[in-house]
Amino acid sequence: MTTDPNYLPSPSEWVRDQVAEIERTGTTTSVHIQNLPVVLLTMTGAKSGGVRKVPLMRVEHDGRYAAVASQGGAPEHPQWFHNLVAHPDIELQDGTETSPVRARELEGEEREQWWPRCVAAFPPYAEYQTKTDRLIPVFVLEPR
Ligand code: F42
Repeated sequence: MTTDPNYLPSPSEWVRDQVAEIERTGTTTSVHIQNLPVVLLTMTGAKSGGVRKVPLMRVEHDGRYAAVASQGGAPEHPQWFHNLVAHPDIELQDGTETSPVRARELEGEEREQWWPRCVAAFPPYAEYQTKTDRLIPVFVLEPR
């Protein structure tokens, strides 16, 4: 909740505004990127220990979700990548539903299975991968 005294809003204005809109309306369906749906992850900062809220594209398959650390194809991982590694137990909001999940970074064959699902949900991920030397990290978010 934004009322949480430990909440640290994103320094990025458009992201902060999207999080505020989700919280004002109570649902992630109130915001979109390129007309496609998003989910909201609430996590603990690796260094600050504060509450971080990160909207991501909605990638769902058989009740599990993926978190794609694309950062628009930037050369560095987004900072939330480090938060998920340090504190994998997070909250996932999809629509009005919030649930506790555990994030696990995918490797090898499992990542290969998920990547086409990610691109199907948000086609620009494929272009982002061509812009960066890093292999874009993909986490699966599983119920806990
Ligand atoms: N980003 C993606 O990577 N993938 C997506 O699918 C995606 C979709 C999306 C949809 C809607 C939307 O509004 C935003 C979307 N974004 C997507 C952007 C995403 O929400 C993040 O803003 C973006 O990935 C950048 O993440 P970031 O964690 O690098 O954010 C920066 C701007 C930021 O907030 N930095 C903070 C700061 O104060 O500078 C620090 C954040 C942080 O978590 N710090 C940690 C801490 O302890 O608090 C330390 C982390 C460490 O280094 O250990």
